[in-house]
Amino acid sequence: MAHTEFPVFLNEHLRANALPVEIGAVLTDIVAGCLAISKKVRLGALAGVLGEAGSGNIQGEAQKKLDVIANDILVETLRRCPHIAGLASEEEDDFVAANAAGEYLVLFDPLDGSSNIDVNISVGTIFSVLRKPHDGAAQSADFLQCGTAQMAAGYVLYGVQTQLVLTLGHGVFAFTLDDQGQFILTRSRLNVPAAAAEFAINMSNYRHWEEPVRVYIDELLAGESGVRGKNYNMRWVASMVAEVHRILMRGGVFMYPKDARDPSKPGKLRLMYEANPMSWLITQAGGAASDARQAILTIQPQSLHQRVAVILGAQEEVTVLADKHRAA
Ligand code: AHM
Ligand code: MG
Repeated sequence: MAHTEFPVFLNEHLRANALPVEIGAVLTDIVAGCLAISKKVRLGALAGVLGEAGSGNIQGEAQKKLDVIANDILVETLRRCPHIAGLASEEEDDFVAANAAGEYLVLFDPLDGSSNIDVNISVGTIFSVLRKPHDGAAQSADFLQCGTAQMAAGYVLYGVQTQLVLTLGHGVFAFTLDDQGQFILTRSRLNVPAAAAEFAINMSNYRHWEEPVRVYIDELLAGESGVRGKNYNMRWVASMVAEVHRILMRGGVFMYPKDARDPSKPGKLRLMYEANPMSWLITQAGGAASDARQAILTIQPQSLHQRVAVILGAQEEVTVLADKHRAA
């Protein structure tokens, strides 16, 4: 059952936000690309899309076939949009120039959580839209804008249901894909409660974390008898889209902290494709997002594929962990 008497379609929601038509067209094309990806994800082996691609991306990660397919779909769909000047993708070495007259830049992780593709667990596409800061052809430096400058951000979760979660800077809205291929508004103004009793972290990295993170997690695990005085549940899907979606639906905190496995990688997640759009969604829903030292949205990006530590979700938890880093 829809949450209103009359279904609200995505295009009606965009119109109701009095968006410039250009950004409406950009979002419509992003969603069209995600629908095409969704069809491939749904068919899996039947579409021959499972397994390794046999290639690696610039960040040295092995690509799945579906990483490459999803990236190609988005690049091909979006570079035709007259309002997009350039694209940046987790799977591309450098930015991709589109239409010099376009007013916007689109950044995306085409298939987040790709270790889950072959085992039929939720994956998603994450996107972020920035305004091109000058006239003429896009340049690499144009993409290096703080998260606070985002014009739109969201994700499509290819899960039990396919859902689009979107912010345009006035709250967070969730849409569910119907059987006619339309996204219908199903949740409005999502809210992340300030307190949490559920955390998400890859515990297998415990020995690699910095001391404040180990202490914080020890306190959560101690439950009622520890300093936090309550029991915590834990989840780890290994798809950031699914973890953020759970937090937007029922609260909690998600962490991919800095660790000592590889000194060249301060955190696993990427600032421009994952951390910024997800941080904007979470803060628009009343939560917090930090790299443990500063608000993620205020980090000045230095490079397109920059990695960052990520702690996001319930305000109280993000504050407790940030305080421990400050005190260390
Ligand atoms: P990906 O974009 O290559 O899929 O990597 C990002 C994913 C996130 O979705 C998830 O939070 C994390 O990597 C899982 O990492 P791990 O393999 O350590 O569990
Ligand atoms: Mg990713």
